[in-house]
Amino acid sequence: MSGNVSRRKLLTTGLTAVAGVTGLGVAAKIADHYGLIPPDWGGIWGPGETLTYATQRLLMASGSLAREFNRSEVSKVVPVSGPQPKTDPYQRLLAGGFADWRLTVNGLVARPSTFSLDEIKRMPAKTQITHQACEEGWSFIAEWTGVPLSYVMNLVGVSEKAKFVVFYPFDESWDSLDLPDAYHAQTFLAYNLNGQDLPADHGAPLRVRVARQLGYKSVKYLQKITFVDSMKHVGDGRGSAAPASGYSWYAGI
Ligand SMILES: Nc1nc2c(c(=O)[nH]1)N[C@H]1C(S)=C(S)[C@@H](COP(=O)(O)O)O[C@H]1N2
Ligand SMILES: [Mo]
Repeated sequence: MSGNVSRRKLLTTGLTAVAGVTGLGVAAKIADHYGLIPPDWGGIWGPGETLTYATQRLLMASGSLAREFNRSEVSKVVPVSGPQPKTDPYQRLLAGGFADWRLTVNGLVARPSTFSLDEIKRMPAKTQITHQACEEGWSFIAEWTGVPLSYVMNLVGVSEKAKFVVFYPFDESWDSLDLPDAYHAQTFLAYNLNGQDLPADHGAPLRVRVARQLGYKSVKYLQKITFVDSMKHVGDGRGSAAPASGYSWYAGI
């Protein structure tokens, strides 16, 4: 076991113990010292949310993987949560087969870029069969194909100052991930579901898939990806549209 791993174990055990003995506030202070405060820490979740996130980050820092399944385990029904935006410009792009759609990638990157769907489909593809769980209680297993987010990150040259990646869709459900989850091997941008072009209701032309968090982190109808060093000045400052509806920014499973 490397020194790093045992240090993490120690930290995690320490955080949990401190929380038990002296209350969550002190644990939150320790988490802050290690840069492990989630953007929505001040919300209804408060120090408890911080502890969950910090503990997860320390345990998961080695990049542990979500379970992957076989084709025979793929669900017959794929439910929809948050159907396609009915408004322009989304409907216009959909009618044109997304020929005019572009993904903008900007913020703390060396080479701000836009990509067409064809350009994204020419990038090295990754296929994965994983479980997607909605916070409302239902879930399904599906096969997704797309490009690893880390590949796009290396293309545009993400700055060392970047701490979060923000996903802007055509609707209101924007969200963000920290950099460990952004670089994670199972985080990718999917354009294909169960062997077909991504259906409109499932996020066409491109959506996020992040297998280690609840469904709402897998942002559909992507339009723009921005790298930032803080979430303070993005939206309401809580890292995601989710906290305003009572859900936490970090939704690790
Ligand atoms: N842009 C956008 N992304 C979204 C949503 C949404 O309403 N808009 N819903 C989220 C929720 S709550 C879940 S559970 C999953 C559902 O994905 P699915 O509709 O493909 O099953 O997408 C997530 N991504
Ligand atoms: Mo969901």
